[in-house]
Amino acid sequence: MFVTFEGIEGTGKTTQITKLKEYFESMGREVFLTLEPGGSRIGTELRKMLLHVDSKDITSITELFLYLADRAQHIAQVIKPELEAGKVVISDRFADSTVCYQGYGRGLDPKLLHQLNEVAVDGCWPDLTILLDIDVEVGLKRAMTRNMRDGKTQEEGRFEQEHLSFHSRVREGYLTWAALNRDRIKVADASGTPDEVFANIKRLVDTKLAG
Ligand code: Z5A
Repeated sequence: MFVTFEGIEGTGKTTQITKLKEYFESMGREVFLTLEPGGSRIGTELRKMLLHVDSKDITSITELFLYLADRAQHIAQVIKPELEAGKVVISDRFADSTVCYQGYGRGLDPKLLHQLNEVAVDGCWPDLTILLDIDVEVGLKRAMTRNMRDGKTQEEGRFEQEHLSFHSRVREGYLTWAALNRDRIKVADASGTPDEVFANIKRLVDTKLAG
């Protein structure tokens, strides 16, 4: 099973992925956690370029192709082999991030981005995508609190410097895209406590496993 998590910054993806891993393991399943950008060896280099504050002169098209390159490498060298080894693969962000950030956020055509994603994912679409949805200001505040607590440096802060309006377009884009892909993308309210949010996710996963 291939599961991806999506959402704006600070929705709690990392927190919930840890809980879902434990849930699958309690069922005796082996789980492989990964992320985008940066899930492969080459992707680690691309991540530095994509997220560093010094990359603020990157063009939207360059950014797009770097995310697609990261994904193509991630699929071929990491995700497909781990799925073929029988593991549950959970990725923190995947193809929908490109549609929502580079498409709805930056203004590139979401349909074209979906076609480019088709090339990058090479037939390997997630079985289930959980979209964690939260008010933009609440999400950004959570991310800022986490950064201060963990002493996160500015090295990965390029998206945090975007205006609130950018993050709002991304959030609305995610909800639109989820409505267009109802079979795969399930929306979970991320505003409750971590345990409350996970209870919703568990329901969505159980429904998928039963179906
Ligand atoms: N991007 C793109 O543009 N195009 C693409 O194709 C792809 C990505 C793949 C990657 O950032 C950036 O790349 C991303 C989109 C872009 N930028 N943005 N924005 P990243 O990987 O560095 O970061 P992120 O994916 O945005 O995640 P995040 O900020 O690390 O947040 P999170 O994983 O969703 O949340 P968290 O770390 O689990 O929680 C954040 C804090 O909130 C933390 O202190 C938690 O303890 C706390 N938290 C978590 N849950 C709760 C609840 N329920 N209540 C209260 N507090 C909570």
